[in-house]
Amino acid sequence: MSDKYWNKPIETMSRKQLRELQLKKLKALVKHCYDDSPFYKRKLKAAGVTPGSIKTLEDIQKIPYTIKTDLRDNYPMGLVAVDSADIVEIHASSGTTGNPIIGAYTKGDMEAWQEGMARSIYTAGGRKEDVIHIAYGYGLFTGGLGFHYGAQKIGTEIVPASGGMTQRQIKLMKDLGVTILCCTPSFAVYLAETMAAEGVNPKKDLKLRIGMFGAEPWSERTRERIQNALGLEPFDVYGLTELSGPGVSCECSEHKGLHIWEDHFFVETINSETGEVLPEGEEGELVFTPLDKMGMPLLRYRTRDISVIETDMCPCRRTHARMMRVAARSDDMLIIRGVNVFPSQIEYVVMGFPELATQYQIYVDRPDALDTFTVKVELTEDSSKTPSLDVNRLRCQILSKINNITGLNPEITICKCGEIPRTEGKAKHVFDNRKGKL
Ligand code: DLL
Repeated sequence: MSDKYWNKPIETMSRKQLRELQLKKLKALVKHCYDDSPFYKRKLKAAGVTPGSIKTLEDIQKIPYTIKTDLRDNYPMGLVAVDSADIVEIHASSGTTGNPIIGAYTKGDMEAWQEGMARSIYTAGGRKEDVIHIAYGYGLFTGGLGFHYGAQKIGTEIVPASGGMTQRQIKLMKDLGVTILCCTPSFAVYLAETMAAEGVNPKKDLKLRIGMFGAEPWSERTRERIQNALGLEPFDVYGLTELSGPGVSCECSEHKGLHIWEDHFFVETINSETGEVLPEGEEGELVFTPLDKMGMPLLRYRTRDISVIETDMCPCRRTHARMMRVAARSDDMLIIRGVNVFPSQIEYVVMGFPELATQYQIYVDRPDALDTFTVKVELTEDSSKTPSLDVNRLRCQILSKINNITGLNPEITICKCGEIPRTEGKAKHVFDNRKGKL
């Protein structure tokens, strides 16, 4: 290990060597999928692909894409391709309806994830001597434990703060001399505002030097705001549960995009309308094939995240491709307070209540640092006329169902039949007023 790189031979290997390594791993992965995953055996056979079809990296284009619906339809463990006794950990994120998207990991998958996370923290400048405050949620969400495992591998002192209790978090950061802050960018802004309100001067009272922010889109303006308020260097970290969690890619101190750890992930960009593979440098939807993930392997997973890939040499000398910041998605997934929410999840809850009409609206805003989330529903004509209807009870029931699926507590507004405007064409369900405020 040199001072600058966590794994110099891997991080700086020539692109030719990197592609050879990817091809070797891809061949083994396709064979594993064909031999051990009934789901992929069917899919590959239908496309006329056998393990022998993969002779070059370009041959990956013969394999059909995998989409979120494939995961939902095979919930919970239908995509597992190892003996269930070899699964050692489960994580999950929001699915499009009631079922979460499950990530199932073998010991080897955990080691690859931990390696990617350690490399990401190290690339951002984190060292054994640092004190790392992890304010991503712990539990099924991959944020908290993903950072935890990576920091553990480096040997950094870990403060597993998780979410919530902002004042106590600030006290701990001060008293423990925290040097690295890991959380969503919106929580970082909120922390900075709370510090200002409490009379804490982060530049004087705290020892923060690095911030590792991700799990939701954020802009250059937010980066400047966080940097100025907290006096640390912010780094963008990207990942998703389906691929392992955070640590798929991370910025280096050049801040010229996020290095994708290509020994672990094969990346393509595609036109999200046509599915056509795009040349390097063109904006499109990111498609990843995780090369080391054996428990729940995925081939050509469509992320719906829009970005641009560059492979020219970064001044840091790392050869791994860089993805530009993800600012948009090609589907309707909302990220509210770092939590993935699909309008279809809300619809699923609303449709489960006979007292409610089919109209509903979702309002998201960011008046200050944190997102607000309101769900407006409408009573049916019959229930509007039922004097005995307990609206408060109904509100609590709706809230509890939405909370069960998303973990969030939106404000629930119940209105009378006909109050939500009808449109002739497509109904507009989502009003995301955060645009331009990120
Ligand atoms: O958000 C994993 C993660 C945790 C990444 C902590 C970074 C830090 P999921 O909950 O499965 O996993 O959500 C994945 O979040 O497809 C993107 O749309 C979005 N996302 C994640 N990181 C970024 C980022 C985690 N740096 C979904 N910038 C992804 C923009 C991001 N969007």
